[in-house]
Amino acid sequence: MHAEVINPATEDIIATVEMLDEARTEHAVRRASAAMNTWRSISAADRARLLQRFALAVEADMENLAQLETRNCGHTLNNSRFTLRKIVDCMLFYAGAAERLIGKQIPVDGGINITFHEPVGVVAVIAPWNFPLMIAVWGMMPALAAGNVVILKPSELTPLTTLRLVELATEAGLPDNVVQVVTGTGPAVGQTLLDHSDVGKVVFTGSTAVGRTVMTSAARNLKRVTLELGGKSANIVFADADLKAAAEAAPMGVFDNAGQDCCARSRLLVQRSVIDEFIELLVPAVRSVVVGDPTHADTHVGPLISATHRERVSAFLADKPQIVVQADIPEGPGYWFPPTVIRSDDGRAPTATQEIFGPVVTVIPFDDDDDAVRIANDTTYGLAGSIWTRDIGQALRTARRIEAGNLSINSNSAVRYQAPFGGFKQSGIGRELGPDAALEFTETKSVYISTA
Ligand code: TXE
Repeated sequence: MHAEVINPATEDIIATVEMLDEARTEHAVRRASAAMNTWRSISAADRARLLQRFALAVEADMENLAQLETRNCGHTLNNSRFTLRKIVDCMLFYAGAAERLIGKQIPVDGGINITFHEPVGVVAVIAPWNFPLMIAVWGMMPALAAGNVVILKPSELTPLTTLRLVELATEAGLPDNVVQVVTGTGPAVGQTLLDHSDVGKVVFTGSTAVGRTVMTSAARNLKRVTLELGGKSANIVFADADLKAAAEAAPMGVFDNAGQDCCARSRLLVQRSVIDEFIELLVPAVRSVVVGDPTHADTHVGPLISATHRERVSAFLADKPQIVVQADIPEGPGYWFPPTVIRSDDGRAPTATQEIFGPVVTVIPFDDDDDAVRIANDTTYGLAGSIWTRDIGQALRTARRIEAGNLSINSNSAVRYQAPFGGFKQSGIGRELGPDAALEFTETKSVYISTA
């Protein structure tokens, strides 16, 4: 069976990709298990060198990958190029991690214990369609560095850059089947990976609903899981903040990648005493957002991923919320959706409580810091958020009280590959990225040596 891959900015079919069935997915797991012996027998220094070569192969192919990601996902080309640079940096960072899996020596009665970090085995990385290549790399690289083999399962909507990534792994000299890609649907390919007893760990990024299925399936054979799920992050603007800077940054804090970002700051909490002034600054900032052809240098926001997703996002506006401002969208083909600001004084509008995964933000007033924290935490999610204030004490006190894994102060961007990333509450389990990510793909083994 094959599936058509669509460019969401033009609605053109740009590729057809094979959809594997359960049996072919099982073969991939068998090949991965066999490759484990080869990968484990390579020294840490040589593994690091191979992973560096892999990173450099991606760097050499960066422009092609950026163009491909833009065609398949509708990211602006500016964004795809920026992301590709970060991907290469992230790959180089984790190439080095292969040589930094350092155990401990622990004095004990009668001798000494030493610890080793052993690979978990076969790791499946199940990725969504919003940032296909970046999310694949975040899971894959620390897993490989720790001596695991990896099977990548991209979304059926966005497999193209992941397919190219695996070709580059081979070109860079990684042994056969150390990195594989299995294209297909969640229920066929994804579920087979979840159910297979030879898969030791699953890294899943996607919806909270499927995240629950992943965890339930993994529980059957106690597979390790890392889950990166949804979000409904708050962007909190205190009255003493640089309101102009906060208002100018707020639109792209949620409209970037057409709002299809788990960290999108889709609730804009503004202190009541300055909310009118803030909205006056926000409106022109939203009107200046350019939606359109993602390959144009001036475009800020591309299309949504699919017609189905556009219907889902549109449904949030069906019950006529109070719209403050909307940006323009182009006419003609493409799954466009206008960046939209909504106001909800009680914070109860569906746009204020549910993950929309589109370019929609809801402005909600708050009275004081207790009120801001209460509203920010009044959600089952806990992924990201921002705090805008000139008072660093206020910023840090608030940051400590927000139930979320990734916060930024006077900025709307918190994710850096050098620092841990992940969610509180129903936004996920475990952490990706940061200095310790490779350890998440290991089992700690303790060996006692008698000195008697
Ligand atoms: O995600 P899914 P989709 C949210 C967002 C979006 C919605 C649906 O709200 O509108 O989820 O997006 C695979 N066993 N997020 O459909 O369904 C699937 O094939 C194993 C938020 O893309 O969760 C794909 O590869 N795998 C999120 C991946 O899981 C299964 C990012 C994600 O699919 C499976 C993306 C199964 N039973 C969407 N069913 C974020 N916050 O970052 C599906 N899959």
